[in-house]
Amino acid sequence: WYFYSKQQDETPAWKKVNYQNVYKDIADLLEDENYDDGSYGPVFVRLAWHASGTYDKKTRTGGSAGATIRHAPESEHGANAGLNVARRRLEPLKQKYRNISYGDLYTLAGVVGVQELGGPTVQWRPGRSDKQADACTPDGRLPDAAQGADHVRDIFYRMGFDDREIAALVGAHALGRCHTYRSGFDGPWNASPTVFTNFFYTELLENTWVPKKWDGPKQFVDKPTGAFMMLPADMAFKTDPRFRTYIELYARDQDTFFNDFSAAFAKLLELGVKFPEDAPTYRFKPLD
Ligand code: ZEM
Repeated sequence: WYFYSKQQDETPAWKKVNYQNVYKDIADLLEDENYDDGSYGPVFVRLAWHASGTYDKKTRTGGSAGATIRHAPESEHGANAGLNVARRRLEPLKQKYRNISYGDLYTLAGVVGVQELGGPTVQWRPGRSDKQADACTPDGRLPDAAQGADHVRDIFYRMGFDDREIAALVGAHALGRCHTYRSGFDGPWNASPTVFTNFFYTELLENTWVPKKWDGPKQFVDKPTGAFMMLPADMAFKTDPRFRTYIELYARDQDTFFNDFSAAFAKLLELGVKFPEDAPTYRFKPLD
């Protein structure tokens, strides 16, 4: 049996996956006219972010490496409400590509979401290995939308980001919307929630934002139409002078936003991950 076991395939699982094919298959899952604004892209981006944004640089815990977001209690944390929808949508690909880890699948889905909705290309590496429920992070590591700049800084500094990177990352709020049945908040940030743009910044600066009159949690709506929204935490980027510098920069310079977002998002998806030394870096071409 000794000689027999020596002949077993020793190729690590992550090397047996064709990630270009996975990219294509995730892209094929994006469109669905009956879901939200017609695309799963925004919720895939949010899944990748919440899978990664639990990282704590001091204790070196959390992050996307273990994909603990799929286990209770982390899956049940209030901040993760609704992300089961994204995980369920991706599950057939985990079955199809048995050797892909959930951590790689969820982060790659975030890359696909950004790129296929017209955003910048984002570098990505495979090789995360999944962990069990005992590695779940405690509740409270993701930002609370009801709070302001101090809280936002506490949360993102803990991950290892600076003000410029934080301001770039929050530009993802060009995508998607808030759902009352998930977060309690309501509405999209702009008129094209399935296109990756710098509109988070332009809308934030150009509109007059007033508190929404409703029974729900405090949020803001644009004054003329009431069609678009901002979270209290979003508003902090306009009122905080150091954040505001970058908001103004990204509002007037979409290329700089795309470059900064691409770098910060790639960094986010790699927080706390120990990649195999021979893991290649991919920069996937967006599909036509
Ligand atoms: Zn979000 N985000 N986020 N975010 N986010 C929501 C939706 C989306 C905050 C937040 O509380 C919320 C980042 C940062 C921060 C996306 C991406 C990224 C929602 C609405 C809330 C409440 C959820 C719902 O009801 O479905 C706060 C406080 C943040 C920090 C200040 C970062 C960083 C992101 C990625 C890089 C995306 C794409 C959505 C839209 C999801 C969807 O389903 O449409």
